[in-house]
Amino acid sequence: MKKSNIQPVRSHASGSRRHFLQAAAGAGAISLLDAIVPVWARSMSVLREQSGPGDDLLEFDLAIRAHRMDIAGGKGNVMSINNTIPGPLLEWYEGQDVVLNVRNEMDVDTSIHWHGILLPFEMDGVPGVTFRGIKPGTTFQYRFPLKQSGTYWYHSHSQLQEQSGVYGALVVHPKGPDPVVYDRDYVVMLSDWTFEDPHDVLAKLKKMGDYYNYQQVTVADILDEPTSEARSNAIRTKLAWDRMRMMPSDIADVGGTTYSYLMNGLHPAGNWTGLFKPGERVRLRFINGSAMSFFNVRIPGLEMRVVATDGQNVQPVMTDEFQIGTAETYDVVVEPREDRAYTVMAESIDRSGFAAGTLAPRDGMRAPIPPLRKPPKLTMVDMGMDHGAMQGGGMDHSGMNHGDMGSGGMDHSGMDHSGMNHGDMSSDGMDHSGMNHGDMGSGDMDHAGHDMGNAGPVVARHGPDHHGAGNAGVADLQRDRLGERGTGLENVPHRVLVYRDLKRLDDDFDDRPPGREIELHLTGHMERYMWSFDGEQFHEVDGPIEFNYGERLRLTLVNDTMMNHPIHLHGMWMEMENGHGREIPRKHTINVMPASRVSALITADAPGRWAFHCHLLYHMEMGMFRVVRVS
Ligand SMILES: [Cu+2]
Repeated sequence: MKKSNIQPVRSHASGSRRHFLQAAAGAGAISLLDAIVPVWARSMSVLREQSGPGDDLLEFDLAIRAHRMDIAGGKGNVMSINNTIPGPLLEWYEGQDVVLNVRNEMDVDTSIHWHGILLPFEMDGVPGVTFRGIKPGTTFQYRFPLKQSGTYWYHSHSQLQEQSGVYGALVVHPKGPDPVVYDRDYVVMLSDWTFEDPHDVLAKLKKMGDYYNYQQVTVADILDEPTSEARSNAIRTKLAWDRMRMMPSDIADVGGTTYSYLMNGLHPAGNWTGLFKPGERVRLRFINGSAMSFFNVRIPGLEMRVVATDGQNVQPVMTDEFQIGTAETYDVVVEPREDRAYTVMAESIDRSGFAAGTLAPRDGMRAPIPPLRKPPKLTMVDMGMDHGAMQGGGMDHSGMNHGDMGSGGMDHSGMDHSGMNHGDMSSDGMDHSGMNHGDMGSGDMDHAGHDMGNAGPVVARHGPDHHGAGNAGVADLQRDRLGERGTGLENVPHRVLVYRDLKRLDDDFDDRPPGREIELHLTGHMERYMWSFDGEQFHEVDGPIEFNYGERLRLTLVNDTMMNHPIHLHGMWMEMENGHGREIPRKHTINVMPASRVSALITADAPGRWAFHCHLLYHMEMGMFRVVRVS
């Protein structure tokens, strides 16, 4: 077996059947830390003896507690696992049985879900779906065999506890040789922390969906415009967006106004550090364990070889930056050759804040932190609008659905398009200045300078059923956006990973063609903060989505909204149809870009009831959740 040195990890003593998770002794740097973070997440190299895979059973004790603790430079009311945030790094071995005794020491119910792990559904840890939850003062024993390897994580699936700190990383080492070669191994867990009570955060969102979005266009922005013409254009644009009840900057529901972004439990000043010797190959296991945040990850000065996503090996891809959706994981290998520090930069998708740490040859070093880039804006592509449809004579507005704009009717005759200046809605580098919709209908539209950038092709249009009142602003055009860069990265001057780059490494593929297709629409109403599938919140649906045991099927996800939604299926892989035949990658969480259409092949080989939901915590809580039953 390959000797791993994820640093520092050892949560168990060799020879013992029971592996207590305890802090390593001798961590002399603790006093330097302003947060109580797990030993493994500190910059110290505390290598400890590893018990090999000789044990046929690994047993762990986890205790979930509510308490006050130092976090993100302050004192917060947290819920933690074994008194740390993130919880202990669990290291497992493919082929073994694991036993986890999870004790609830709080006065509310809790649970732990093993995200991405294939297991009997009773062990999946979703209250109300797979078990009753863990009552206060009781212990639930999870037990399951490990049939896979890779980078995963675990978290509470109860209420909003994930936001309070109930999450941790887990790594399953492969039974055979690891196809990924590396000298050092670090988990880099990204998360978001707020000192507010998560229930207050949700209450504010319900009152006003863009409560935390301070990047929306303000009067001051408008007054900043250089000319009076530009000012009146800006005002018209803002009015148009207001009428559509979306902000052009509405990229993230919750951002840096309340969040501190953490890397392995440390905010940027805490400077999580991974040590290396120049020339070593360093494996970084990025896990997005946030409640609501996407991150743009880069390490200035180092290129990254992407070797796995969602725990599954992929054919290596070189890149300079990737966007990681909530609950996704990416493993990369970097080879720092210089005797200097490198910043691991994880900028929130809306550029309202960042998590950052350091790769360095020695502790205490730091490289410059790159400034936050300009906040991105939603584009007409995100809205499901199509400039292409405007070409050649008359304007075609069928690309837009203004169903939510007035009384809810579809009356386009009352619409005033003069307020829309597409130039203001585009992202950097997209020049729409040649477009002035005020001229629409006069037949002299100037399309010069029009460039949709790298927008993927339109593959379908929305049908007449707009999924009722729970769905606002339906994107009419559905694009294949798997070849597109993540929101806001369209024009950065270096390589950016896209879903189309991902190909599985192994040859393990179910060659049966899908026997049927299930189409689900991702729907929502930002202003009322209602989120749903096919316009129905979870409490409104009358039964599960039925998969037939053993069948091969295609699940098609259509995002009717203007937001990214990271969609997670428990218990089974989604093989994302990104155009690579038998090499399509396995994912447990697929980010569905705004106004896009994505499909996945699924082999329904896991009987039971499984959760299926958006992994943005407050979206899930507000109804973007279903149960899949395999029988
Ligand atoms: Cu969502």
